[in-house]
Amino acid sequence: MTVLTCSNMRTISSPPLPEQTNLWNEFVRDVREAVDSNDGSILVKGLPVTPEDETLVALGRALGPLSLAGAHSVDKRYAYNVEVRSETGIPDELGLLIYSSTDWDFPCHTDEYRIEAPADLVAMHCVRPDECGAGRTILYHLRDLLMILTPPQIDVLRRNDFPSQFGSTSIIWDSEGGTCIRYNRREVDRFADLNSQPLSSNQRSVLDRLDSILRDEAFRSEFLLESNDCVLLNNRTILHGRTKLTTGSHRLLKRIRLHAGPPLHGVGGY
Ligand SMILES: O=C(O)CCC(=O)C(=O)O
Ligand SMILES: [Fe+2]
Repeated sequence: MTVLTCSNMRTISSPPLPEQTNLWNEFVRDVREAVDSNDGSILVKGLPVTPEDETLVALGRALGPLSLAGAHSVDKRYAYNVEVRSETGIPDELGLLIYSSTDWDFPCHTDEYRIEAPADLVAMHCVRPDECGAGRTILYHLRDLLMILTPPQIDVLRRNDFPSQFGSTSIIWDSEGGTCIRYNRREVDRFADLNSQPLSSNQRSVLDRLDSILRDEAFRSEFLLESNDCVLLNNRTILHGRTKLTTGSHRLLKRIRLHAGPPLHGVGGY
């Protein structure tokens, strides 16, 4: 197993198999340490892809309790298939388009914005990359956002008055473990409609500014996931997205989400 830092991203190559108990436990510790550090992410190269996702699920289970709720209802398994499902994508149970089922670019977001206690760890394991090398993974660190946003903009995002499925929420907040973010612009707008809780013009302009920062290539890291690559992220400090796929792409990722035990820290809490 090699641990190295390449293009700003901590990487582990040739991880052990779960049967190699001592090496596996050391690997799990390294992964946990990386996602709970200032890096907030790690790329594991050469994690075997198997038909039942055993290795990914074993890694997830070693990091915290995996629940089926982490997978979308169309796939009652621990690992959810992220793939293009039709030309215009498919809707979820609320009728909201599942963006990952389209070949469109997917702006930076955190997963599970809409629910009260989002998973703090997200892993995406690449089974098959896009055939033309499209669909680059984008990561954006909350630490960089906090440096670019102005204090009054951050104050707006800290207010507990953004719409979600469970009521109002803050987008940025401080916990005992540091500063955290939850954000998905499409879901904010969707629940503003569904809850009849329109955004104020001030909120809208701060979110527009946030979106334009997230689109700026200066601070984000971008890389292509190859077969058997698995990226693991702290969903409280790292926003993720992907660039557009080739039309009709056969790219396939397996995604798991979980509540790490103990919970991951926010910025400044490591
Ligand atoms: O397709 C990707 O690379 C990202 C998918 C994603 O962010 C998601 O399913 O939440
Ligand atoms: Fe996501």
